[in-house]
Amino acid sequence: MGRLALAVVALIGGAGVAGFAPLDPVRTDLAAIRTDPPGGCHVQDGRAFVPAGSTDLGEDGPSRPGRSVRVEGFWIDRHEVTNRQFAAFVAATGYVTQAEREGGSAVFVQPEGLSGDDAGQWWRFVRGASWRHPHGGAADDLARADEPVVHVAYEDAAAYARWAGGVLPSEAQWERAARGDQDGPRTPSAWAYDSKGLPIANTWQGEFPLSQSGEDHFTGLAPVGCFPANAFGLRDMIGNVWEWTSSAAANRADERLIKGGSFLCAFNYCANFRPAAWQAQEMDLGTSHVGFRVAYAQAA
Ligand SMILES: [Ca+2]
Repeated sequence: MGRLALAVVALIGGAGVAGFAPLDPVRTDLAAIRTDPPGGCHVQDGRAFVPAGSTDLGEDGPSRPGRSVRVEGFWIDRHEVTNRQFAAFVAATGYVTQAEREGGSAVFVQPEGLSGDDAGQWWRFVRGASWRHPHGGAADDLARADEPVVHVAYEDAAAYARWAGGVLPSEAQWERAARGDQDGPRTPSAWAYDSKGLPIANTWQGEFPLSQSGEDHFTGLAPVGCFPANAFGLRDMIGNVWEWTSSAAANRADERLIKGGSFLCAFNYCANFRPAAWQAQEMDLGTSHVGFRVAYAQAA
């Protein structure tokens, strides 16, 4: 979403409830989730090693070969940083996110009808929305422990990474990690669907933004670890939430690249469920579909 679109949604305003309820407890039940996917969800904290190698940065298939970039070996979180992990950071440091300081954040709201394709129709600046209350602060709107933290601006993600002893991955590191052992071109759908067409990532099935089938068992965020790990042992590199990287967008000093697509990516919109894709995101803009994970120089 561009700055103009955000300005539009800021003008629209939100329907959220101002103020913040205490975090305690981070909700741990998953009752609101429709069903777990076959095999269930397994949250395994910790880091996985990404061996040194080259990645074809920006590889879009045979017609658009990428730029080969060498990446040294590094470690990276097995899954997106969860609310449980972010809560531990906040408890230890007293950190207050940008969305909390500003009193709201951008939330995706599924529209009932559309006029044109203006993203302002499905993004709202919702007062009270923050990582603690992803939809805007209603009493039952508490962050779920095993879901990825969202409504984090770049500085929030970077602060967590420093606390955790790491950094946000570069675009090349992230892309190398996401590709796993797949070093050749693949169709975009091969990253989010298996050979039978069944979902292997949390994306949007249906016509975005008006309808979705939830074929992947989720119509919004999923707990981390519900979809298969890639060859490096990493989950949800594709889908669930976009992930901040430390790489700047060309000629845009106030933006950083986000990678991997989110639960809002469909074939008719975004379609960025592939390692090569990226979007430039304003550093001071947290939303309900952008999170992050941390890269490290050491195993622990
Ligand atoms: Ca992701």
